[in-house]
Parts: sequence; C-alpha cells; structure tokens
Amino acid sequence: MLGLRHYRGTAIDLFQGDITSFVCDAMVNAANSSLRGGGGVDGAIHQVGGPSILEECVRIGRCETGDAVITTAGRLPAKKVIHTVGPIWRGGTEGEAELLYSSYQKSLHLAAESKLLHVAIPSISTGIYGYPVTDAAMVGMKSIKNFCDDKPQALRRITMVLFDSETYKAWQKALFTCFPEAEGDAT
Ligand code: AR6
Repeated sequence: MLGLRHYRGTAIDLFQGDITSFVCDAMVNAANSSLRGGGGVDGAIHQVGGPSILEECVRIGRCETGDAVITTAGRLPAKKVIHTVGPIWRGGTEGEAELLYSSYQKSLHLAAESKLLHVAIPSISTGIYGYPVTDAAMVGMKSIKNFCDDKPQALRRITMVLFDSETYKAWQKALFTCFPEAEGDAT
C-alpha cells in the first residue's frame, strides 16, 4: 500500500492529485485571513466551487491564522468546505509550527462537530506561504495523530490530497514515521 494507516478507528491515507475533484464530505482549503480567495488551492476551490463559497466567506468576515471556518461547498464534490489559514513561513521562529498544528486541529474538530466523516486536506502552508514541506508534513501528521487520540472514531477517513510528487513523498515519510506499520494498523 502506498500510503494508508488505520489508527483509533480512523483511516489516514494519501492521494496525489487535484483536491477540487476529490469526492469527500469536508474539503479543507488553504485560505488567507481575509477569506476573499487567492491563488493556489484557494483559487482552485473558489473557481470550481463557484460564487456561493465567496458569498459565505464575506458574511463570515475573517479567519485568524491557525483557525478554521466552515462554508458551503458550492459545486465541489463535497458537502462543506473548511477554510483554514496556515502560517506564512518566516524562518521557523515566529510560532509557525504551533500555528500550523492548530490549523489541522481546528479543521478536524470542525469536521467532527459537523459530522463530516471523510475529510480531504491539502498540504497547508507549503505553497505560496513557503513552509518547508518535510517539516510541515511532520507537524500536520502529528496533529492528525493527536486528534485521533483525543477523538477516536470521530472521523471515518482523513485523506491528504497532495498536488505534486515531492509533496506526496514528504507526507508519505511523515505517515510512515508517525504510524510505524505494526502499531499503525492497530485500530
Ligand atoms: N489540489 C491540491 N493541492 C493543491 C492544489 C489543488 N488543486 N493547488 C495547489 N495545491 P497553496 P498556502 C497545493 O499555495 O501555502 C493562497 O493565495 C500546492 O502545490 O495553495 O497555504 C491563499 O489565499 C501546495 O502543496 O497554500 C493564501 O493567501 C499546497 O496545495 C495562500 O495562498 C498549498 O499551497 C496560502 O498559501
């Protein structure tokens, strides 16, 4: 298997591709604090999902770094979009790791509270925001693991949807590091 673990009642897997065509319950967006759209995955989500997502983002107003908000998914193949704002990389001394960890926590808790059992997440902060992907993947995977420890069986499946092969490989390494095979497949 290229990238799948079962942990505390949740499947954690990896998929390389475009998140906007990935069928799921909650699609996580790497947004910015203004929630007005942007480039990267944010631009793609708004483009494919249509204007109803932006309308709801405008009503919500803002989202601080490390936090998450939820909107309609418009025409996307998901029930809801969860917009989270990861940190801009400033060298690692500005609390980036804590903020990135929080982005994953808040997104997963919001999905669980909303009973959105299959969550798809892109690699937050590792594009335009410049967070080194090897470090970001370890922070993200630890956050996912700790969520599963805190809320066993709250989610059925968490899929990391990675756009390019370098990002995929970084997340695969993080998956296998955080969930060594023997214990990782124990539910
Ligand atoms: N599906 C999956 N992953 C994608 C897609 C896609 N369609 N498109 C890009 N990625 P980024 P950030 C990957 O820049 O670093 C926006 O302007 C991309 O290759 O989208 O958190 C926002 O408005 C990378 O691996 O998000 C913010 O201003 C990952 O998604 C800012 O960018 C994240 O890259 C957020 O920057």
